[in-house]
Amino acid sequence: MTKLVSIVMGSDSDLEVMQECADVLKDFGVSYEMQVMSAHRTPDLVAKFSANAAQEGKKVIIAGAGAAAHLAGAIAANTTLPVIGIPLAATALNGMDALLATVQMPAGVPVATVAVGKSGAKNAGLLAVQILALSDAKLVEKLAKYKSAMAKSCQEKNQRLQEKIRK
Ligand code: RP5
Repeated sequence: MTKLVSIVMGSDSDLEVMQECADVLKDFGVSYEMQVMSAHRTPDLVAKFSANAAQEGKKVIIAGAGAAAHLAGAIAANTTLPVIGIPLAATALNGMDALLATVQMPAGVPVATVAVGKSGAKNAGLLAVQILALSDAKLVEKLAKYKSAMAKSCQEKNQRLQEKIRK
């Protein structure tokens, strides 16, 4: 059966960061697939994948790449599906190269670009869940629970801080 979210990355060296994204989807019970493909090393494969993704039933594509990161943009060029781009720190420029390459898309070809690295990968997973939640009430409920757990954890941190500074 077709997975709702497709996670693609430029190399297997990106996997450690991209796993954050997969973990979020798993926690929310959203089906996903993961693949390595490269805008530069396998351009034909990327074009074919993106051109077929919508009719295969995929709903969101998440693409992470480092260096001159053209993967998300190359996919967005060939699909009407929402594409989320994760810039990765893979070179001496620490992700600044990938950030600019991913975020600076020309008008007409959007890539929803998240932060560089693990925070971005996690947020990409959450953003995909939020997109799917537009037509899935159960996901809306899970997102609400996620947000209240996060708020609770933040309040607990504040409480611990107050106890510490009172001593
Ligand atoms: C990018 O080049 C990949 O996304 C990766 O972040 C970076 C380095 O790739 P490898 O040389 O480790 O395969 O295309």
